[in-house]
Amino acid sequence: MYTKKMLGLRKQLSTAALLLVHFCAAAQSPVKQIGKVEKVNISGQQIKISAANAYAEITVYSPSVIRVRIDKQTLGPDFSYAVIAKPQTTAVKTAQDSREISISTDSLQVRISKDPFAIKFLTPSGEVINEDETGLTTSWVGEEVTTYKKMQEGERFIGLGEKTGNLDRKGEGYTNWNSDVFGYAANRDPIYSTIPFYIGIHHHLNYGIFFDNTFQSDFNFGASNNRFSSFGARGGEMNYYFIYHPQLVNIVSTYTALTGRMPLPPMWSLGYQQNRYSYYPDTEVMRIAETLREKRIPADGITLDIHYMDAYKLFTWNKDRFPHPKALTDKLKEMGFHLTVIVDPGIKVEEGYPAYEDGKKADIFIKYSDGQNYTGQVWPGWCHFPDFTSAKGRNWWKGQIKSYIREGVSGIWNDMNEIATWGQKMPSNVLFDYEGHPISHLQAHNLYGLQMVRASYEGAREELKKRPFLLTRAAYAGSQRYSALWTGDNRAEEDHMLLGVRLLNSLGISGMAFTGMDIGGFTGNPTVSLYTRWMQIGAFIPYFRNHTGVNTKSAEPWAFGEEALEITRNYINLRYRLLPYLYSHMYAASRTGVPVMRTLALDNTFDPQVYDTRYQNQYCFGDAFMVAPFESTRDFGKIYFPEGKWYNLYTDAVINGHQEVTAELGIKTLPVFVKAGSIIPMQPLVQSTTEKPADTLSLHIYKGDHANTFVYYEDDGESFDYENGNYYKRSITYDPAAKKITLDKVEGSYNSRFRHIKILLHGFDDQQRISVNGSAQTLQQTSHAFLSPISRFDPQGSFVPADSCMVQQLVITNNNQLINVDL
Ligand code: NBV
Repeated sequence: MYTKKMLGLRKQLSTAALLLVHFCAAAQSPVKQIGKVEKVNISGQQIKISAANAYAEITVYSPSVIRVRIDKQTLGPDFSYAVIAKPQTTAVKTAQDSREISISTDSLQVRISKDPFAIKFLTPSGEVINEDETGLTTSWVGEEVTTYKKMQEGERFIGLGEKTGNLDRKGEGYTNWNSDVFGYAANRDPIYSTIPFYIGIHHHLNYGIFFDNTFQSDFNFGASNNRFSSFGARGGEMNYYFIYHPQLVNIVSTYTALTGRMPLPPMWSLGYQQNRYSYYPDTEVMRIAETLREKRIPADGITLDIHYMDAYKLFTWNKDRFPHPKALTDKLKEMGFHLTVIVDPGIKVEEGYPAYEDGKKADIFIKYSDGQNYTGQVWPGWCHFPDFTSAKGRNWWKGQIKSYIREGVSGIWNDMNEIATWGQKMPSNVLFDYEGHPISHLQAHNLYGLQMVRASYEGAREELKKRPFLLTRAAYAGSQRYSALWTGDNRAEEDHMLLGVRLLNSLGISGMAFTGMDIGGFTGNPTVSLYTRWMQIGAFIPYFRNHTGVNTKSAEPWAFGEEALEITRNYINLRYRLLPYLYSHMYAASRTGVPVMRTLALDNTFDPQVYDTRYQNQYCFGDAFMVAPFESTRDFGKIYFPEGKWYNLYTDAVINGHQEVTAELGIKTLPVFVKAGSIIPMQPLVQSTTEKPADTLSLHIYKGDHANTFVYYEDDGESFDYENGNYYKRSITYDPAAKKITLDKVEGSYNSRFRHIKILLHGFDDQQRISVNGSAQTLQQTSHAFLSPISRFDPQGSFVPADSCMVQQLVITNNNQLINVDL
């Protein structure tokens, strides 16, 4: 018997239960997981998997590269502007049981668990390199797709391209959305470019992940969580390449085999470049060029910023400021200078302006979904923007770029290509052709810079028929195939100088080997000491350009007083003498992807000290030099010496590795050290790379304990003839155990500029004789200085001699045959 009250309660309860059932049926988790594997198809090197909520393809791309693609239902067309390598035929072993599918190569194993779907990468001997976080794996929130990886004990993360912050990115999160960030703060993210490639390091293992998705992407390396690292994007597929090698350097090399390597740059682009926003008119450009020569400051490049144009209209010259561009470039060339001009993508909407009329007729601008050209505001006013994701758009642009080359311009500097527009909010519904398969701005944004420099490079190369120089601000993975990159509008501040070093180091391990920053700072005015230190560092970075903003003070080397000029000139001189070394390294980078400017983590990956924030700015410049950059305000600094034995560049004092040393710092010299065993080719001083140096190549060899080889490379520095064998290449080996220096037989048909080779032995104090191809020779002992004395440092007014080292030296004839030197 129910009472009336009980009946009422029962009714209320059943209504609540009904509501609950209803609610549960309607509610779906906003997070969609892949779920359980339902169907597996293994065919050759590929595994196709249908899971409860997604479809996946796992492909062995090469023995050390696995590609993973996952989407909610089926996969879209397979297209990438970044990846140029095709999968290699690879021997694999596959197996499957009710719980797991496995596929392995000689280099790694992949295991895919079936319930739920989760991937694990292991070494051939079974150590876990990287694994999905099994609770989270890959999932979607709306269109946003993310893969979660278990955070391994002690895991570090480096790379990800142009990202602020520390060398070790553990605990940080980053976003990729190319942004115009004038005077950015030293911790700003994102900045200008997107390279979704990073390297994970733990337990003496390291791996690389390249997430090839151009939508806005997010990387989490343990920011606000201690469970996972993750990478994801606001749209598109989960599409990543997993790379494993025991050595980090091979990961960089493999990543650049996937996305391409920089073309060998023209030699002049490795010389010093003078810049400001802006040098005009032409007489001012000539004044700068003449002053550089008068003051004997070696230099190769001058750059024109936006004021060379008529009212900022692209592909025009301001006739008052630059009435005869070709006469100017001719005159500059006679003096050994190459001219680079800036280009922005915005084409002013103005009746009668040829580029606008022509672009409109050719129909090459990006459009709204209703077909109307997108109009955004930038320097010239309201503009349309070329669509570089269509062959039609690129060809149109190439034609325009050629007009600069015909005026004698040698370099194209691509700015504002994020795309930057006033308001910084380009609408999402703008469409891009994407080779005939239109995509929205959301997917195209991060690609714009890459495709712009592609078109600029191709146009310049076709017309110049020699190697052009290209520079870009925005980029996506793969931009290294066309252009050098600089880090945009930094500030004239001490921490920006050091941040710049880290940005370039990170870019280097992310495939961009040719990089630079505004030396001296773009916004604000550097102090004398900051300018001096920055220029010293500039001599040891790939692209050495001094640049400053529109309202700042003059920033040429002579603008900071006599003392700064002498120090600065000393380092520019050193840079020019080092060009054979640098050029050989740039050649190596163009072949292997291994950058000349490299974080210490490249060779000392498992040494925790190199990630210490006190030492993280130290870097190597090629395999011989270690640079320890410090704020110019410091009197003392701690330097970490990694494994090996090191020589002080200026004095030859020897420092053993695996120790921290407190060094006295002065503005006269930048702390630079040479690794024992190094081989460094140098040339006599020239004022520009177009000047023929005197005919003796100096070969500095530093006594060490381990054999070392340097691949020396030389060619005409400007043409593509090297592609047909017109180069001079030889391996130079120093083998302390065999007591030998060997210069291998020369490869290639180019005749070296140097008829003699001077061998300079550092640290071989007891050595009095050597034999060259069996004939005994007496060494000459002499003192050698890498820098000139600075005149005004002595309070008494006399010259202070520069630091110097004692070397044993001998000049031999440079022939193309094998040269054997017995020590
Ligand atoms: O073209 C002017 C500047 C240029 O000097 C700078 O290097 C770029 O990063 N450009 C940005 C346009 C905006 C400057 C405020």
